[in-house]
Order: sequence, then C-alpha cells, then structure tokens
Amino acid sequence: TKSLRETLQEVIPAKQEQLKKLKAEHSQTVVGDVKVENIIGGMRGIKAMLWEASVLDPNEGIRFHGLSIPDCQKVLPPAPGGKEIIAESMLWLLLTGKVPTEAQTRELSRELAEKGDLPPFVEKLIDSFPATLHPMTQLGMGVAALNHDSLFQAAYEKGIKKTEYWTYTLDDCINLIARLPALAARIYRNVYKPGEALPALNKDLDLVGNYSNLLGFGGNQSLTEYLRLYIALHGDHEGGNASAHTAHLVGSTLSDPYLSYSAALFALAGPLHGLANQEVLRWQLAMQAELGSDVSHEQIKEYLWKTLKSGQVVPGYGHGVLRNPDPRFIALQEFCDARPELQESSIIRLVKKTYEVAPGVLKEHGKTKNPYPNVDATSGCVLYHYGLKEFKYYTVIFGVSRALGALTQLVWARALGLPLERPKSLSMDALEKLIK
Ligand code: CMX
Repeated sequence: TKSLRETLQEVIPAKQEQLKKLKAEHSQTVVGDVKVENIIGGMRGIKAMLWEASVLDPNEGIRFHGLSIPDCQKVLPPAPGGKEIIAESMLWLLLTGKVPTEAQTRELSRELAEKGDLPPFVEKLIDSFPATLHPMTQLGMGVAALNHDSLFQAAYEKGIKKTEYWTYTLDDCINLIARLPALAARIYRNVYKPGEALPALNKDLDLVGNYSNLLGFGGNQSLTEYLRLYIALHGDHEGGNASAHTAHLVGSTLSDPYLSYSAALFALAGPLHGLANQEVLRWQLAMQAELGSDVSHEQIKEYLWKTLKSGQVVPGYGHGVLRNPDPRFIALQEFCDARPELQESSIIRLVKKTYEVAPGVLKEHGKTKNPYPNVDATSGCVLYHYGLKEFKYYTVIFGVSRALGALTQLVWARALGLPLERPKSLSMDALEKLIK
C-alpha cells in the first residue's frame, strides 16, 4: 500500500499544472468586485485566497474535496471497532483528495503514535505554567516551543530548493499533529487533575483514541467516539476563518508549521471564534437552572425572547456564511439520536427542544440572515454530558482538530509555491479619494 507521502507526491504534479494553467490563461480574469462594505466589513465575501481542501457552500455547508459530511461518514475508515470518522482518515482526505484504505489509515495511526511523545523540555515548560494560565495560552506556547525540532527550518537554514519545501513542511506537520494529543492532554491533567500520571501512548490506537486515553476518558467508548467525530468534523472549514487564515498568513512568510499553527491557536482563542461552544453550554445550563429539566416549547420560546430582548444573541445560531442548518450540527445531532443515554440526558434534550423552536423565533425576530443552528449549538453540551465539564478546555479540543486543515494547507502552499500574503490596505482618507 502507498504511504501518505507517496500518495501526496502523486497528486502534486496535477495540482501544480492546474495552477500554472490558471496563471497563464486567467491571471486577468475578473471573478468579483470589492465594495466599500467589504473593506470596512472584515473582508466578508471577498474571494481572495486559495484553499485546496474544503469549500463552504452557503446552503449545503462544508465539502472536503467535494465530499459532503454524509459522504465522508460513508467512505472514510473509522477506528477498529468504532463507527465515526477518525482524524487520520480525514487528514488523508484533506491532504491528498483521496479516500484512504483501512490499511493506509492504520499505518498513519501507527506513525502518529510512534511520533507522539513530547520532548522533555516541552513537558517541563508546560509543567512550569501556573494552573491559572488559560489552557489555550498553554497550548499555543507549547506548539511554538516545538519548533525547536522543525525540520523545515533546519533544512531552510542549510539551503534547499523551493521544490523541496513541501516535503520538510509535511514532516513538520505530521510531527506536530502526532504530538498534539500528548501536549493537549498534559495541559488538561496539569490544570484539572494535578498529580495524576499520564499513561504512555498506545501504538495500536488512533490519534483521538490516544488523546481520550491521555485525558483519562479512555474507558468511555462513547466519549472517545464523540471526540473522533468532533475532531474530524472541525478539521477544516475553508480558509477565510480566523484560525485557518492566520496559519496561512504566517506560513506565507516561510515561518515553519509550528510557529504558523501557534499563531492560529491564538486566533482560535478569541470569543468570536473558538469560544462559542462554551457560550452555548453556559446559556443552555442557565435556561435549565431557571426553567427546570421538563420544559415546554412555549417556555423555551419565552426564554429565547427574553435573551433577544435583553440585546443578546442566541448562542449557537446564525453563521457568517451558512444559510441553512450546519451539516456538522446535523451530524452531531444524529450521533445523539443514536444513543439512548444521550436521548435521556436533560441537557441534550433541551438542546433538541431549543432547535425545534429557535429558528421560528429568530425568523420572527427578523435580524439574523441565518436562523438555523451552527455546529456549536450542540458540541459542548455532549462533552458536558459525558463528564468533560471544564468549559475553558473546550477550545483546546477545537485546537487539536483545526490542525488537520490548517497544516494541510501549509503543505499545499509550499507545494504550489504560493507567495507571501500582502493585501492592500487604505486609510479612510485614501478610501474617500478613491470614491471621488
Ligand atoms: N441571535 C440574535 N441575533 C443574531 C444572531 C443570533 N444568533 N445571529 C445574528 N444576529 C443578528 C446580528 O447580531 C446582526 O444584528 P445587527 O444588525 O444588530 O448587528 C444581524 O443579526 C445580522 O447578522 P448576520 O449577518 O446574520 O450574522 P453575522 O455574519 O454578522 O454574524 C455570527 C455571524 C455567527 C457571529 C452570529 O450569527 C452570532 O453572533 N451567532 C451567535 C454566536 C454563535 O453561535 N457563534 C458561533 C459561530 C460558529 C462558527 O463560526 O462556525
């Protein structure tokens, strides 16, 4: 069977040819215009960057190399004995555009487990942080420190050909993904379960199987399966979101993958990006505390109006690009529907009931362009049900996941020789001159 590197090597020439043709034949073709609202509105809607692994359709949601989430659930190999998509099969798809065989998936799992130990100095670094330092700060600092071992940086210093950049970038990306479970779990143990020893990585387990084990939840197969699905689904969501775009921007300076992804994590740490799932959980728990577990649709409606009338948004609803229920939300809901313990969970029942009335209320309210749930409407609540109750840690799990897509694009950026990013900015005075 072909390895990941061999498979990638095979698909790169066709992509390089595609780019060459686009440049030669269409460099001057216009595909959109830039309005003042785009310039002052956070660049929303401007088609301005290449991103190979996924494209977001406003109605259908995300597709990974053309495959929808249900397609991925059908074809991507799960863990032995599991049913859900795993990080390895998603990574393979994102990187190569191909569906891996089961043997290829297992081989990648083994490679990641073999490369997954942290250098002792990084363990010491993490152990030296106060438990009060935010887990995302710890994760970003740990990832940055791993650049000590960057093969890309070492090769670049020696002097390598541009055509070789991608192979060293791939080495770094694989090593970084491999080390994320040990890093993220060490942070969890230090902050929330101090004094408990971390088990060794199991070479026969997949990446998330090991992560769950290191977190101390290895005995809970349902949570492990949920984490697998969650991490696969959050892996990539186009390139324009703040974390993915940050990795791409920093990587475009030829900073190595560790530094690029560390920067991305600090974007993910912002409340408008990676923190939404904990906001949902907080809001649903407050609703439960006020109304009790056995609530009617009418009571939820009233609670929704109360939230809206107090000038707050309904967390977990709306989206910058999507205009339908997020297929990632649907996939997580289906996960819940298939498990009796989740159907009986009061918090999961409340999430579902809220979904039954919130779109109607938001439509009547009339502001949001998308009255439907996004992935965060349910994601944190399932973690909570299974006993992973430390809200502040949830973004770290997202951070383990987003590496799949952001690092994939770094490999493609180097394989395609994409240039330094340098968009044009304008002052308001300069903008007014342009308008006149
Ligand atoms: N509840 C109430 N009002 C909402 C709303 C919601 N869930 N979502 C949007 N609106 C309001 C906006 O605040 C805005 O009001 P103003 O005109 O007064 O500023 C108006 O509707 C139009 O907004 P929009 O164009 O529909 O949405 P944006 O692209 O500006 O924002 C988002 C998108 C996600 C930030 C927004 O919908 C929101 O705040 N949702 C709640 C928080 C949340 O769930 N975040 C998770 C996002 C998940 C992801 O990014 O993947």
